[in-house]
Amino acid sequence: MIFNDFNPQEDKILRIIDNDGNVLNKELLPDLDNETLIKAYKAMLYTRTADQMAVSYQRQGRMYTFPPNLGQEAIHAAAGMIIREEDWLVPAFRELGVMLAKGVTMKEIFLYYSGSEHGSNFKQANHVLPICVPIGSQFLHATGIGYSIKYQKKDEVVFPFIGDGGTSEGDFSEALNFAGVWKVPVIYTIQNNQYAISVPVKSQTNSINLAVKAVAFGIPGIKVDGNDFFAMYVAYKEAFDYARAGNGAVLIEALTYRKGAHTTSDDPTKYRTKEEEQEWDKTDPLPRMKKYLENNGIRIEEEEKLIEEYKLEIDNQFSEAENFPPYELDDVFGYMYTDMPEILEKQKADYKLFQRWKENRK
Ligand SMILES: Cc1ncc(C[n+]2csc(CCOP(=O)(O)OP(=O)(O)O)c2C)c(N)n1
Ligand SMILES: [Mg+2]
Repeated sequence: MIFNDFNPQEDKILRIIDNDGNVLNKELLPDLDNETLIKAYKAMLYTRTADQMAVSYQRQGRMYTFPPNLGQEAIHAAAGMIIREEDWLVPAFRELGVMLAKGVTMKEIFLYYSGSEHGSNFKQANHVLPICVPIGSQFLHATGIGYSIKYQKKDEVVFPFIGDGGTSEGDFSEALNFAGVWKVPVIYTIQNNQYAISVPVKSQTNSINLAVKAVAFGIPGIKVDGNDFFAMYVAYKEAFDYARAGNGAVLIEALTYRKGAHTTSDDPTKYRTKEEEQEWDKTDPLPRMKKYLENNGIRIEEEEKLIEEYKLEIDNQFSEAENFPPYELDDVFGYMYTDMPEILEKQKADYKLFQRWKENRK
């Protein structure tokens, strides 16, 4: 078992290729055909293109906010290849590539970050929870879903995500504690991008790493190079087989680097150095995988043209989101309960009064 070979208590890290795409660990290299490898690379390329376009729309004042995924695409592509239609994605807010793999559309993502409730109503994606901004709370939801899967004896696996900062929340420990007790089929991923807004990970914990926290909950934990697609794929594959076979939960720490800002309202030059950014640039998951492909004679045909096609398609989706009718007041209040409680009825009535007052003021 790979979890035994990479003991987080010894701060071991699972890594399969180096920054130049050379294979470090031949026995662990997954047996994937060329077509699958190209598909994985293209998934990362699409995510990166969509992500950069989202930042650009926000900068043009056409969307409220956006949390960039730049640099974290290998984690998403690997999870996206393992997660099945019936499995559950429980995201935080920086999992764009996994959401796309599950069938969420860029139009829905754009609607969400334009403040529309319709951005959480995924039309084609099965078993995807809405984007979750209250840090850590999604881990509790994931444990609950895992418990229900086990109770109903279903063949489904849950994929929740959290950031390094999120591991300091009580919800993180509560969720993992019961994951251990109940042996739920859940693969918990920490995307350790080394910052929680401006707070570096060394201010979050005195633990040797984040994966080691699994030991206290009695579940396997593994630290993985999150910028190495192959390492992430192997970790997910093993965790998936383990969870699906009824053994219980797994904690994966994916060590990565948030190359962009926290969100479009943040300025990382205030709290990190150019030198640090340049050092981590060398580990960027896209060129790294591309070098592997080139080393092995696998070519991505006409990449520039491909990016142009992606941009056109993404821009069409943005236009659709931009021209989407504004959502109704009912949508704001209507989704939570079958029968609206009195307190929400009152809030809704108050808001209607406020709207009328605003109209009259014009
Ligand atoms: C409960 C809660 N507290 C504070 C915030 C404000 N907040 C939003 S993102 C963030 C940092 C999250 O960092 P991390 O968990 O490392 O995820 P990352 O943004 O790096 O992906 C904070 C403190 C929040 N959304 N929810
Ligand atoms: Mg973080």
